[in-house]
Amino acid sequence: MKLILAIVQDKDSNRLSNEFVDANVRATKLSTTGGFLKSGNTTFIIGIEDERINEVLEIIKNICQSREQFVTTPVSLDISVDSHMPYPIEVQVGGATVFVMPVDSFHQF
Ligand code: 2BA
Repeated sequence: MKLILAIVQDKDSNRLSNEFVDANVRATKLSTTGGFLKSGNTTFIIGIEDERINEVLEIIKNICQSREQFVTTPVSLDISVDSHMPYPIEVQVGGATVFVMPVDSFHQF
């Protein structure tokens, strides 16, 4: 068995959880926050048999789109440095960031 941690954009999370239900993939959804953009994203925890890893990765790949997002640079309040106006920079976010980890044991009580 493996543990998949998949960080996806909120916009894709409902479709992804519906796909998981249809494919009989058990998953837990967490509301998370990206460390860089500091905006909401969704992390799925999925415990899955080794032989179904590729199936799950395919579902994630098909649903999760990559999107451009703008982030505004912070305004400096330090008057000793040259002040600059905040300006938007564009970053590309996702499709999905996925970690696949081994599971030592799995129990349901
Ligand atoms: P955030 O940390 O909010 O990052 C959003 C996007 O900003 C990233 O998209 C990337 O394009 C850009 N970015 C992140 N850190 C950057 C930096 N130091 N300099 C310049 N640009 C930067 P993704 O790479 O697709 O990541 C989407 C989300 O997945 C991330 O949201 C974070 O929540 C998670 N993530 C990505 N890589 C991770 C990792 N190695 N470990 C844990 N979480 C990760």
